[in-house]
Amino acid sequence: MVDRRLSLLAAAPLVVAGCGSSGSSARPPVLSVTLHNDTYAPADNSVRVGDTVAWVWADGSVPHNIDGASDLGPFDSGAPTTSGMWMFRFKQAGTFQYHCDVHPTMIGTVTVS
Ligand SMILES: [Cu+2]
Repeated sequence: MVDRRLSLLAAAPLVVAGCGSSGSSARPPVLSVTLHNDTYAPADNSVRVGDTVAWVWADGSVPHNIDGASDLGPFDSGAPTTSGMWMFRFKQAGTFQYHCDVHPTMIGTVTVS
């Protein structure tokens, strides 16, 4: 009984993060990118080191995801989905391209300086 309660508590922060409701350590996103009509809009963005970008799904029943460069660590929203929001904080400078696993021509970049 106690073990089950502890595991539920441990899982709660992950659920909150997935919904975009950040904890005290995360800053609000500086911009949002909309996933719509098989595109990221806007596709090319520039932010500062430490900034957070939010991606917002708005393409009805068409699934998308954000699959980015592995050198950033987990710059990957996970399996394609049809709704929700995902945020990523860029901690290093560079130009980072990402794509949708379902739509190979769906490409975006974030330039961090
Ligand atoms: Cu897609």
